[in-house]
Amino acid sequence: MIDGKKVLFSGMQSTGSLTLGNYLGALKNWVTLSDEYECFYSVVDMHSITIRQEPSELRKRARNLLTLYIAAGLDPKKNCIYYQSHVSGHAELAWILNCFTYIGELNRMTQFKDKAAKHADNINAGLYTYPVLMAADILLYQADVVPVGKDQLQHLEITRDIAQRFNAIYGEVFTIPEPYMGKAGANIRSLQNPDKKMSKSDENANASIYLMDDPDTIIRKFKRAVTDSEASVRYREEQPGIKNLIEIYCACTGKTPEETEKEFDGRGYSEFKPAVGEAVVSVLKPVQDRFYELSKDKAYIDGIIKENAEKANYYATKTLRKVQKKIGFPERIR
Ligand code: ATP
Ligand code: LTN
Repeated sequence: MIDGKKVLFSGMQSTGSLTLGNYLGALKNWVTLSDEYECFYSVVDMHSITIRQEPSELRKRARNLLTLYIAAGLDPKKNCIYYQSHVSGHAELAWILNCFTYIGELNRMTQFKDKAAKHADNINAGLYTYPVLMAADILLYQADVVPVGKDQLQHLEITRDIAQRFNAIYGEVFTIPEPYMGKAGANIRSLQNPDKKMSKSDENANASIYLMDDPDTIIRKFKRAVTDSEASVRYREEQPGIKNLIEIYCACTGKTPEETEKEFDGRGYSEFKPAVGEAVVSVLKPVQDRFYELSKDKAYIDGIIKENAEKANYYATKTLRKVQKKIGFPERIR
């Protein structure tokens, strides 16, 4: 609890360009939660280097992502928006938690298996202990809730296990976090292969809608989206491509799948696909405009980076000192 409010933590990696999946599954929900909770939204650049990065590109992407958080509607005065690498407590707590995590647990992580298969030439120890750094992110701020997409639930589960294990030995040190899953848009699929989630690291640019795609590109990608030969707009497991498009349409318009089926009853995919595109454009356009506006104001963004890093450091250090004391590290002499 901070000032009588429950604490919320979430983050996104500054790798690749954000997709519609990231927006509907994460960012959009974050905005609605910022009144109810004391929120920490991190640009998790330390997680990003588990995959090889080009330094100038990483720096630029991290800044763009932080700016996008604000452009999407997060008020940086109310929400602590900061770079993970600016708070050394993340790395320090991660080391400690590594010593409370079993190899057998890490071996079960599906994201590790996926990423290891994708980057067979660089299966580094950081990629393997990625979930432990994530646990440190969350536990450092004593977060009560963590909004994540379905793909991150396993990481949240291991975070809870590590925290419970630690508390069982040392007493109630960590708050046990709960996942928070938004209803709509929690699981957006690739436009080219609905069996895969829409991901910013997909090599096929047509598979993902990027947050900064222009309207023509967005409409074109939807027109090319892989569907089926049934030609009816129905929300069914057997039509995963169309089901995905309906979910996107609903997340953007606030309509239900039933209403959407009715709206497009008797109309073919050639009408439905561009309509989904238009709905997406009307959601993304204001975010894009605000992003370009904010990007021009270097001093404003710099001020936010500095102020929020200090705030995050304050809370992180508080937890870290408590943990260090509990495990028996020598006291600091002032
Ligand atoms: P990468 O391809 O680099 O693994 P990603 O696109 O999966 O990246 P992350 O940085 O791992 O994105 O995720 C950021 C947030 O967006 C997480 O909360 C995650 O659950 C959510 N998210 C990512 N992809 C989707 C998706 N397709 N649908 C809904 N939510 C998603
Ligand atoms: N692993 C997450 C990003 C992430 C995160 C976190 C999310 C890192 N630390 C803490 C929630 C809480 C991802 O790939 N989406």
